[in-house]
Amino acid sequence: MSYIEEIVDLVKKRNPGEYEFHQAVEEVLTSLEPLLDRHPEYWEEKILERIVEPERVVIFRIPWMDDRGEYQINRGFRVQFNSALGPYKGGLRFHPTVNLGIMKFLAFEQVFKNSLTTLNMGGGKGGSDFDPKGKSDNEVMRFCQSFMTELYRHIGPDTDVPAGDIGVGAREIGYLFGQYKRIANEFTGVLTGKSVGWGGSLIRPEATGYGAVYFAEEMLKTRGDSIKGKTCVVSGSGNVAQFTTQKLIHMGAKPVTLSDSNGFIHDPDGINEEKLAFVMELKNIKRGRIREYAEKYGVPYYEGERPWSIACDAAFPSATQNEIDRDDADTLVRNGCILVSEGANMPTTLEGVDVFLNAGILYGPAKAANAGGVATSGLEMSQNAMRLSWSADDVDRRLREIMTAIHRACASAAEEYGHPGNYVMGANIAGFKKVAEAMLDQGLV
Ligand code: NDP
Ligand code: 2IT
Repeated sequence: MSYIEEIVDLVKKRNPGEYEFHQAVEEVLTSLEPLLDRHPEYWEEKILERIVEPERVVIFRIPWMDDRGEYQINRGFRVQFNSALGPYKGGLRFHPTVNLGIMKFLAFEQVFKNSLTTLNMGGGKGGSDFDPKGKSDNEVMRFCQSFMTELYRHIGPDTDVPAGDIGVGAREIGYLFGQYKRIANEFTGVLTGKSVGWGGSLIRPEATGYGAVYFAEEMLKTRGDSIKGKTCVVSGSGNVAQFTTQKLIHMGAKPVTLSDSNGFIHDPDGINEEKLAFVMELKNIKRGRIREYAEKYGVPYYEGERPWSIACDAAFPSATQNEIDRDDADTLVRNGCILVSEGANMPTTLEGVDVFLNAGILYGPAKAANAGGVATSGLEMSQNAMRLSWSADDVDRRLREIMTAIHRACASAAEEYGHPGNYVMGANIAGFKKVAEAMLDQGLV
């Protein structure tokens, strides 16, 4: 057994049942062999053993009362994985599937993603198994207040700065911020993704989706190609899917699908600005189902299916983890897909990733392709610290520069370590190296 296999094995044994965490660790560590060959100090000083262990995990009870006056109890998490590069930074997810393994996979990914952003942020993630679906605004508010009543003692603008993720958008960030401010008696940049009227950054809502398309464009440039005119399949219909779709439209591509956990719609004419506005209202305000798009525009809706069977040039998975398995990846490649840019975190299984790499398509893994969201959160933190706000053009320009820099870092690491064009190797090596060097500098941490 190789050293890396031993560590992966150890992680599986020490963290039983945390399958998503095992998968994320395996994906990162198996990329690192050529790096470790050149840096014996990493294994001599047990960097791998240290880096797979979160610095701190907090698990807490969230009692709240529903509209009928009934007691409800949820579980809250904050995984503070690594602070070598800066304060812990990463989103909060509210979804019934949330458990410790999912929180740890997301926090672990976040460490290397944040390292790639060129900014100084450590990695963390949190959330709850609370299901916001079907809850009233008042219920969501009471839940958020109870969640923050415990979380506030673990976070701070120089300690840990949460943001949104699945089920946590502007509404939830508002309620969470309000409660933090009451308890701490401080108006400070303790959360990102705030509304622009009270400390949020322009372009933060757009940033993850826009960034995923910018990353796609950078990958295509290496083959003298561009996203213009490409038929694109998008999954999800939340924050990341909406702004991926918007940027695709702006750049002259043709997005043809959107989905939610019930099914997907296929609009062969392409989703345009007007139809996207309908989706935004449907999802962000009415909180309805994507099926209603099919009813309104008379296009097919596929109940219980994902959109990967639709022929496309490019795919933008933007819903959730493991939404593309080996068969889906095979289908995409067989139907002519030449690019995958991951807006969601770990949307492709390890077997699916192998299919993309073996086919030699442009495959942008999540920690690189969706880093624009957290990068713009980093820009929000800078603006908060300076107590000023940058214009939308300014933030968008910085976002684009950051995505270009991330692409360059991944491409050159892949090249330098003998796997040109392999963005998985590139992202993992470049992301890991910066964290490992910081840990070495900081002594036994
Ligand atoms: P939202 O809550 O806004 O939207 C999530 C979308 O994905 C919804 O359409 C939802 O459908 C669908 N979805 C969620 N869970 C599942 C599931 N188990 N099966 C099928 N569909 C599902 O979240 P975001 O758009 O913010 O997040 C989407 C992905 O992007 C996640 O993987 C997240 O971690 C990642 N990400 C988000 C960033 C951000 O800035 N927001 C940054 C980087 C990555 P339904 O409404 O039916 O639940
Ligand atoms: O997965 C992610 O990078 C996010 N959900 C965004 C995190 C952030 O702090 O903006």
